[in-house]
Amino acid sequence: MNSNRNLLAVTLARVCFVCVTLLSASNSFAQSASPLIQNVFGRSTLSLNGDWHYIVDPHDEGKSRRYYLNGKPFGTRDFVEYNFDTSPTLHVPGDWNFQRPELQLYEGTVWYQKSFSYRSQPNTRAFLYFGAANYRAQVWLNGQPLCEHEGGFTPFDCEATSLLQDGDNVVIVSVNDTRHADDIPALRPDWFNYGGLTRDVMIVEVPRQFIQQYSIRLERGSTQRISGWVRLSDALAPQTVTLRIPELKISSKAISTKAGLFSFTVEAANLQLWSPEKPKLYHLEISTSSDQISEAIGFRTIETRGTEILLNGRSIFLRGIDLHEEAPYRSGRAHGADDARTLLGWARDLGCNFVRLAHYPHDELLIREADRMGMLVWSEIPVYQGIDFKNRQTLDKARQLLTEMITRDQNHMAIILWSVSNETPKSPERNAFLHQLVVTARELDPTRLITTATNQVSTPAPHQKVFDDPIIADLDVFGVNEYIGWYEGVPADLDLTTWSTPYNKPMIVSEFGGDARQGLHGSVNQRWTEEYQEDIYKHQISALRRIPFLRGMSPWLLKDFRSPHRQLPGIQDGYNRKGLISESGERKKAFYVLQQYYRELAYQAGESAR
Ligand code: GCB
Repeated sequence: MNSNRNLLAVTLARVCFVCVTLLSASNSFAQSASPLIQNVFGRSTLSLNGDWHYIVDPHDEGKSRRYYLNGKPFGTRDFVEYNFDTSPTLHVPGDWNFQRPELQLYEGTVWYQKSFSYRSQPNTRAFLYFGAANYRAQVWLNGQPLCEHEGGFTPFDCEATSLLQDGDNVVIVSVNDTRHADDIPALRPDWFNYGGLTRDVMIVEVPRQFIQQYSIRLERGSTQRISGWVRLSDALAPQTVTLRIPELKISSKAISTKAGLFSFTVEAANLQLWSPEKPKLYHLEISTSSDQISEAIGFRTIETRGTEILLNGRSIFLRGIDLHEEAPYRSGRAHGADDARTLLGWARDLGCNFVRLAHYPHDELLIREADRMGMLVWSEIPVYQGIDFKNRQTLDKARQLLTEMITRDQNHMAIILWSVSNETPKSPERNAFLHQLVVTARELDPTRLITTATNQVSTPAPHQKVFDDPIIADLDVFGVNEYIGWYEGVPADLDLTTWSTPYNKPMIVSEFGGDARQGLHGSVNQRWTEEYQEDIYKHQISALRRIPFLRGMSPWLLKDFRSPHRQLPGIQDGYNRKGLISESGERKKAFYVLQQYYRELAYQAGESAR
């Protein structure tokens, strides 16, 4: 057993820093969320998905009216003028906007209530877990405040052991999705602000002292040494922790420290590496005398060398597409394994080995599907345009989201890139802010590549693009968003454009494209037609072929998505139309142009197109 103590100490210090930040930021609520329990899908759980009663609260008076007490208006002398039991219901998981027509454009507070029956088990702790609540959530259990959380795309859990009753219980959650200048994202993202309990809600049961978090991966630079750490929930007496990977005949024991930590390194001969072509997952078990958790886990390396990205030591070109978390075939936020399979299946049909998840962490079930399917992933936090970079609290929030994203997903090998932002204008404050995020990401996870998508470029002469954003100095790989032929010039300008950078690093063109209404046809010079979009793709592809430091691309984007910015009647009707697939699943002409290119690239790489 070797130790990884420094990394471990930094990681835990960071997690605690976030707890303190949250605690001091909350005034009305005493309890912030508990440290995140990883891999809730591997736990004994009671699903609270399903119908929840709700009350809309546009004036934010539910607290003064004490909705959290779940009052009863009849049969007592109490004055109560609400009644969850006879209020309408919303399905959870799901945004409120597309379940009730009157809530489509509502932004504000909605109160959710669910009754459920529970029976406690001896020596068992119970946590209420929320996959995501957009944007601020406050939780009461049986009339008592339980916890609160900020951030619409990352999970949180709250210890409920002492508040749960045998028999009937009531959980009430107020969710508020009002946008603020100092939030993340800030005021005007180019996507629909779906509000509500948008991912799974459950009670997670664990033993008194349990395995809270772990990080298991190949050691940097090695293809057969697995190392990592395990953190137990409490620092009780030292415990023996066992790590097993039966298929590799690995069984390794160690004693946890007083702080409930355990770190190790084991040799793994004959390891079959995870890759898009062969997404091999091993069954991993971690156990203590009181707890056990298992995980399907892959092992791979990811690094850069000059302008190359190396997966398992071999240079790879990322054939990608951008993806919003928009439901296929229906309106609303996507969630769950079925949506994930459809969206990733479309990406695979396109010939992708890579998806960029814009612009926030997506459902963990999609990441798990990517692990199984062999789809490489870029995962990002919503530090998106318009962020208040001078605000220290906004930086704390960004760090919190980054920590939650990495904590949740660090054992999913599909993810190769953590992105700390998208399209932020350079300034000393912005540079310092992003630098802090890069530092945090590296401390939390030294094994993945750190990136960001920038649109900051110098143009010393017409058609000359120089990628010299100073933030690139901090990154392993830089993403560039460019819209030549759409927001800038015409598609033929791409034939004249030259691309350079002072940095010796791999570049991904993380966005390009243009709007097309599916089914609208015309000449290549007619904006909004499929032909115009197709022409952009043709010129883009031939331009991108000429960039030697280009190591991947993810055009904007797989599917049309709702955005309040996009109001052109008859064309956009509230949708950003840069998708290669319409909201109802029809492919546009540009889909096939990209598919053909990706087939060619796959063939050159010696892979069969999938
Ligand atoms: C961008 C943004 C993306 C927008 C896209 C567009 O640069 O990163 O969020 O949706 O452009 O369609 O304008």
